[in-house]
Amino acid sequence: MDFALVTLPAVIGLVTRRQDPRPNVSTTQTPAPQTEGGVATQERTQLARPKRFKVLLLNDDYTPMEFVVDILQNLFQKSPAEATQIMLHVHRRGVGVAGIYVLEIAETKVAQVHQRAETSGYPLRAGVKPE
Ligand code: TYC
Repeated sequence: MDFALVTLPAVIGLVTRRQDPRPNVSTTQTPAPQTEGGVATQERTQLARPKRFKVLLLNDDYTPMEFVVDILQNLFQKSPAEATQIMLHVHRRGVGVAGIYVLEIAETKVAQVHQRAETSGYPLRAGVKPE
């Protein structure tokens, strides 16, 4: 059908958007348009983009630097160099980002920091903040 073949790119072009205007929704499309009885169709899959949260570490005067570096390496998978940098940033500035996660993971990390700090008798505190 000549008509369908000529108009197909324009029809597809009308429904193709790089970014979905709704928050937290990204739209992906099947790579190639399909033709069903001369009508151009294209599947669209909508994926929710989960909000992310920073896990913040707070400075205090009593928690040893080595303990904070150990937390950053073992709970937040930071390299020794990165863990030291983050710890020093928190020490100097009062607060710093240990990692960024979806809410449930971020809250679990905070609970793990507090658990380890309390077990060792240190006042280290962590918190969650929207990215
Ligand atoms: N200020 C602490 C000290 O001098 C070290 C420290 C760094 C504590 C980071 C907490 O989140 C923290 N021993």
